[in-house]
Amino acid sequence: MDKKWWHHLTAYQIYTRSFCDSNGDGIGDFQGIISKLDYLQELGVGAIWISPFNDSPNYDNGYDISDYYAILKDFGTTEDLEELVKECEKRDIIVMMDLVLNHSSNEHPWFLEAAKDRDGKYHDYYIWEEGTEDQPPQGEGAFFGGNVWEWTPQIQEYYYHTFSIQQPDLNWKNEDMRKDLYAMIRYWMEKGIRGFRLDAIDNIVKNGHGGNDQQSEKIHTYLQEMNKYSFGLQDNLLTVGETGGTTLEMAKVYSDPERKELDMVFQFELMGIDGVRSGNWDPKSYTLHDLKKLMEKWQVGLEQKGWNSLFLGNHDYPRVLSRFGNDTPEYRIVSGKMLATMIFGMKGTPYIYQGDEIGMTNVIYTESSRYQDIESVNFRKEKQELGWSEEKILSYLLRNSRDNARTPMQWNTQAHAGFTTGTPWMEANENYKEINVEDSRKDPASLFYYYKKLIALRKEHDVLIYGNFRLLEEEHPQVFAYERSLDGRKVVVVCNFGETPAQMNATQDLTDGKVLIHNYEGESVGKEIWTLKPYEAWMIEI
Ligand code: ISL
Ligand code: CA
Repeated sequence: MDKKWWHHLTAYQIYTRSFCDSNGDGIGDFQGIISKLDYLQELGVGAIWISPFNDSPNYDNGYDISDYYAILKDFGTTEDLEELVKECEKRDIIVMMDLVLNHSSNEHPWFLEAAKDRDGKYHDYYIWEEGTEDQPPQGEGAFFGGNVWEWTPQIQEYYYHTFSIQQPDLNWKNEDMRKDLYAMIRYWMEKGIRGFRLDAIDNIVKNGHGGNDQQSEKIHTYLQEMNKYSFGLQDNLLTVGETGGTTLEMAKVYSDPERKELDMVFQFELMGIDGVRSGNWDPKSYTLHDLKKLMEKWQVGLEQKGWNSLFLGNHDYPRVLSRFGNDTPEYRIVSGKMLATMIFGMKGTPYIYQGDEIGMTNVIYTESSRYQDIESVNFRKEKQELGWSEEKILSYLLRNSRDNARTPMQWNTQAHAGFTTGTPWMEANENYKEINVEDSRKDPASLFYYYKKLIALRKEHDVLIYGNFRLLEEEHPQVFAYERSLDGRKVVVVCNFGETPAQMNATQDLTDGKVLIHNYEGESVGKEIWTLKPYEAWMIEI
């Protein structure tokens, strides 16, 4: 496998609006990020992926862009961004921009033109279908409620939107549109942006019925073209595609370096394992065995070609700890460490979502009216119309809402968790007095220092980066164990996913092993490792 400069790097995702507010208007901003760069440097991350920062009416918090060249005023100015890039460079951190290329805002000038005039240049920048007002074209449900087709009385046509009605999909069949996007990407490359996360990129090719065509070859043609006219012009960039519908076979193609499409993709099989935000949002049961087999499939599947992105959550999913760990005071830290060990021992690029490194948890609301995310708001309205009880709606939102991940970053015990001196756009989670950065940094046994150590380990140990993956204890109902091996060096990772002790079958002699990291006190390896305490995790080099 060809080595790349970014292989040892850990990325950190910043949801700017909720990260740090520098001027007291209640909204996180670039100067806020700059003020926390020393913190991120101490953690050891090599990249920050920042959520969309272009001008936007914010129906979907910036994922609806109305000007691809302007900076959202809430976040700052172009000068602030340039300063952010420079300050990051000083600390060996690259800035990754979130590019939303599947759709724009319905307030983007292209769309305003397109929706006015069937014969104008910009009409074809979007996707239209004939119909009558009471007879929409055949179409599936849109991601954030309703149908994918929306009526435009002015020109008596329907436009297509994968997500909300405020997010009309761009027509990738139009070459001028594509070239305009590539020019825009080059503009940001010149501003020093070194990485790009491509939002919903596998949605750009449609199947003609209001769905996405996951089979089409076209997507690869477009990605290669984009690479040729933008990313590929520089050899020090990092690209990651958000591909909600990708299979392993497709991910191999996307991330095959020889094909020059993307460096890696986010795949969502794990995110769908419990039914959160998929289908009708009903809970789906799964076993640890299912989870292990899924991870194994991707680890082994991308061993020769391609590259994995490793993540357990992001701004679209509930908090990692509340979802896969145990967020009660007794087990919060230890289970958070266990989950981090599990993911950082794997092959691929880890992404930490802001706040996960201090163990932030889901937010507990007692009224469904508290939710702000467009998806949650639309869900609530739709279910109210269907006659669901408040109690039932609330229970679904508590489990699925994206707002869980979007409460302000908890910096300290001051008002609003130190996120703002003003009125926050969204209240901090009430538990900020127990869970915050300041306390984490005072405590050598905190989750923060554990993450710091894991990030450092990946810089030191090639076996963690390039080693082959082998699942151990496959049938164990409670333990996830695996081995990484490279040129005679081995690392064994053992994680107890349960709240009760677990007994393993001693398949390997680890007594001479060196403990790389362990989430309980005591660093010696002996027979006792085969009896795991609740949520115990080991990473041992042999
Ligand atoms: O399809 C999914 C999983 O199979 C979803 O997670 C999907 O990838 C996701 O909803 C798309 O998300 C991205 O684009 C949206 C935006 O609201 C999200 O915040 C962003 O991450 C529309 O731009
Ligand atoms: Ca602000």
